[in-house]
Order: sequence, then structure tokens, then C-alpha cells
Amino acid sequence: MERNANLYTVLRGGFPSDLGAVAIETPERSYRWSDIDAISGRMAALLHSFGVPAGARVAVQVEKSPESLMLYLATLRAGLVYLPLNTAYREAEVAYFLGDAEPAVVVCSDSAKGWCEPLARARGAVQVLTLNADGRGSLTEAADAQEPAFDTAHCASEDLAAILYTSGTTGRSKGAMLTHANLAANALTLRDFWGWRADDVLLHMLPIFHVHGLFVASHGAMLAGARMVWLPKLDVDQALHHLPRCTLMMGVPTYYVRLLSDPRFTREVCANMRLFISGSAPLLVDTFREFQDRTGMTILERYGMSETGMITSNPWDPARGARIPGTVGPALPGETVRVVGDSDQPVGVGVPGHVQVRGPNVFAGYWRMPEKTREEFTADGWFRTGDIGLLGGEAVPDDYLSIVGRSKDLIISGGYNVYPKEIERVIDAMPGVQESAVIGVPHSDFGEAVVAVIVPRTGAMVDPVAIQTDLKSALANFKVPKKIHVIDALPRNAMGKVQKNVLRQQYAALE
Ligand code: MCA
Ligand code: AMP
Repeated sequence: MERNANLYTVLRGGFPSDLGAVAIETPERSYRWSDIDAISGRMAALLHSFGVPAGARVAVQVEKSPESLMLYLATLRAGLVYLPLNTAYREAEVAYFLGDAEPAVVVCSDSAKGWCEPLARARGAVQVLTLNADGRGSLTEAADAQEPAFDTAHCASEDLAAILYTSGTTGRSKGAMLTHANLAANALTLRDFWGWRADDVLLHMLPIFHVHGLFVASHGAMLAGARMVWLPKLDVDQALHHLPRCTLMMGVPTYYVRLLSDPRFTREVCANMRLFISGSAPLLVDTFREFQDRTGMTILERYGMSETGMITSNPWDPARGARIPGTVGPALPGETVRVVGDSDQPVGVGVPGHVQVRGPNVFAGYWRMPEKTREEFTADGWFRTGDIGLLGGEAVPDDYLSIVGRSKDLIISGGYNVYPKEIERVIDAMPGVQESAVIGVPHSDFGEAVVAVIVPRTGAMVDPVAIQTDLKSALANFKVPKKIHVIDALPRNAMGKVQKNVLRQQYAALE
């Protein structure tokens, strides 16, 4: 029989021989490596007992807890497909994901069960379970009655492990299908490229419904057999408390901006740290330099996507090269990156173009969107990232990539992606609104902030505060514009296209 490509088997291979050692530490309690095996085993046995077929989806919208990580591992072990959902998503957003992915099992918090269960059942879910921030709920209660030993399901490399929804430029989210082999390839590469060690202690403060916190951070620690200090979210006080005994931290740029804004964040606090990693959004060169001045340490910036996991990274090992601010480093081993013009022909070094990638990490396509999948790949198999970048440049090695823009209309706010079209559609449907344009403007904390510019219908009055309130009930909070401007007409070019660059300049001064 072919070797078991189940990602859990790969991760399990990294656990230390002493399974009694602490694997995850929260402010309240610790979990040993043997607990990961046992708790994920009991949960996998429970999922298995539902009799749903291999490849069925398990959709999860819960607060971060060690048990929510175990649920992810259990889903892998049972041969099912994990579908994590941002806890900020509102009912209408969740309804879309459940309708599109048709999960057999849905896990939500007790407080959301009232609205989530009918939605899930109406879309074919056979089981709706709960898991709360304290790790309790009907899921853990039922799992406790199962045996801890569970034979991890046999998977082929191309079997799906997870579907991650990433918004589309049309405003309709697409499910990126990631296989066991995609995730394993990226995790093993990063373990070596970042020099993960068994004695590392990772400060884990990222949410685990996205690639960064769920895959990049957790997989790395598990593969290295390294301990995680597990906090529910970014909390600067907690970070300052735990950093002195940690060696590694990952965050979106906002995490570093917030640490630097606290004078207690000093060289002494970081004395035990060996690596700070930033990604998901551009790290400003000013933040990079201020961090160096304050701590004596150099942030490592890397670049990735939901569809691909990590693509490029500045080196950890100085023998491989320097960490250069404003760049995201060379392609990771085993991957190839190219920068091309509009006709997919590579452009020269130092010339900006579309970034494309190829490698074992690149996803298997968008869930039930074969047409969209075809569009996003070139005829010879390169994935179009939608980012604009350049290789090399002044005082930068030729294989280092810099991200200089995006061809996709995307705002990244505090590491969360916001697609203007989705918000414009909701605003445009509101009474009194003729049309709208949603843009991103520079923001000192979130990197970019969402701003809406609205044109009322002739004779109508629109109230920005009322619009913001209505948007909050329809959309996740991070998508709601921090500011709304009402104007008479949107600037358009000769082709009639809205000139968002003009609006971005005009409304840049948000703060
Ligand atoms: C919270 N708010 C936000 C955001 N987060 N608004 C805009 N952008 C955000 N990211 C809202 C809150 O709902 C609240 O609204 C107000 O802003 C202030 O909230 P605050 O308490 O400051 O927020 P927080 O709870 O501290 O969260 C900020 C955060 C969080 C810690 C930066 O957003 C975060 O953890 N971001 C990480 C995202 C991430 O993991 N991305 C990885 C994607 P109100 O005042 O109205 O109540 S994976 C990826 O991109 C790829 C693959 C990659 O390369 O990694
Ligand atoms: P998502 O697939 O939703 O997780 O978002 C992926 C996008 O985040 C990429 O296509 C980039 O636009 C952006 N991104 C991730 N890392 C970086 C980085 N280090 N610098 C600039 N943009 C980044």
C-alpha cells in the first residue's frame, strides 16, 4: 500500500520521543504531546462515528483554544476536510460558506448555535456541535466518551485536507482546496528554512482560521516538537509577560507596530528570542528599522497566500543571505517564482510585473469553480498570485522578490483581506445610494484602513453613521469602513472606470 500521506502522520513524525513533555501552554493549563494524540484521537473517533464519507467537510467557526487546534487535527485524522471560518463573520456571510461548501459537520459556539444550527441543517449538515472559548461544548462532551486511540485514516497525497475561503474580486468568495501534500510540503520546507528546533518556544497569538496561525505557525511547532505558548489573541501585556521565555514569534505587521508602541517592549524582553517573523501584509521599512533599533533583532519577512501557503522568505540562516527590508526574499526551496508582463512573458530583473508561482505547495483549484481555476493558472501551470512584484533591484540580489502592488482590488487591514466589491455591493443596495467606491488608505495600526465613498441618489440624503451601523449587522467588523465620505460624483477615466487611485490620494489622510 502507498505510504499514508495524511498530514497528521507527517506532523506526528515531528513529536518528541518524550510524549509527556509540554506541547501547548495556555495561561490556565498545559497540554502534553500525548494529550494532542489522545484528544485529537477521541475527536476523530467521534467524527468517524457519524459515518460521513471521506472528503466530507467539517466547517468550524469557534474561538481559539487548544481544543480548536485538536479539532483541526482530528478532522485530518478522520480523513475529512477542514473548513475554518473567521469568528468575525456574521450570519449572512456564514450562510454563503455553508451553502457553497455543504459541510456534513458544523461546529460553532453555544452562543451562535441558535442561528447557526438552522442554517447548517438547511444546507445538509448532519451534525451541529458546539465548542466554546474554554474548550468545552457538546463536541468535547461527546468526544470524551470515545476511546483515545484512533488509527489515522489513510490518505493519498492529492486528497483534500482543507478548504480556505478567500474573497474574489467579484465579491464572491472562492474556496481554495489544499491537499495533504500541499500542506506537508510547505510545512517541511519551512521547518528547515527557518531552522526550527525542538527547544524553540513559539509565542502563538495569531487566529487559527487562516493560513498564518493555523498552518505556518502551528505546523512548524508540531513538526519541530517545539512548545507553543498559546494565547487567544494579540494582547501586548500578555506578550510582554511571555516573551522573555519564548524564542520565536509570528505576526502580521500590526503585531509589531503594537509591540513597538509600548515602551516596555525592550531589548531585555527579547533577550531569549531568536526569530520574529512577519507576513500577510507589507511590513513598512520604518517598522523594520525601528524594531532593529529597539531590540537589536531583525524581523524576517515572508510572503504567501491561502492558495499556496508560503512562497518566498527572507533567509533565517545568514549563510543564505541577508534579511532585506522592503523585500520578501527569494522563492522557498522547491518553489519557483517568476515576474511576467501582461502576456505571461518574464520581464527583466528590476522590472515590475505580475508574480506567478509554481511548486508542490500550490493548491488543487477553487472548490466547484473549474472556470475560475483555469483563469488563475497559465497554460503551462503557473499560478497567478494577483500581486505585482519585482525581482532584484538596487542593492538587492536578483532572486529576492519585492511586492510593490496588487493587480487585484484588495485591501489588507491588520492582516485580514477585504475585497472592496463585496462591501460596495452591500452599500449600493441600501436605500438612497446611487453608487459607491471602497478604497484602502494608509493606517498606522492596521497598515490599511477601509474607507467608503458614497454618491447619493438625486434628492436623497444618506447618513454615514446609519450606513456604518447597517454594515456592521451584515458584514464582519473588520470589513466595515472606518470612515464614510459622501460626495456628488465619483472620478472616472475616459473609459468610465472609477479612478480609485484619485480617491485614495484624496482621502489618504484618515487619521
Ligand atoms: C479588528 N478590527 C479590525 C481588525 N481587527 N478592523 C480592521 N482590520 C482588522 N484587522 C476592528 C474590531 O472589530 C474593532 O471594531 C476595532 O477594529 C478595534 O479592534 P481591536 O481591539 O483593535 O482589534 P483586535 O482584536 O486587537 O484585532 C486586531 C488584530 C487582528 C490583532 C490585528 O485583526 C488580528 O489578529 N489580525 C491578524 C490577521 C491574520 O492572522 N491574518 C493572516 C491571514 P469596533 O471598534 O467597531 O468594535 S493568512 C494570510 O494573509 C496569508 C496566507 C499570509 O501570507 O499569511
Ligand atoms: P490571503 O490569500 O487572503 O491570505 O492573502 C494573500 C495576500 O496577502 C497576497 O496575495 C499578498 O497580496 C498579501 N501578502 C502576504 N504576505 C505579504 C507580504 N509579506 N508583503 C506584502 N503582501 C503580502
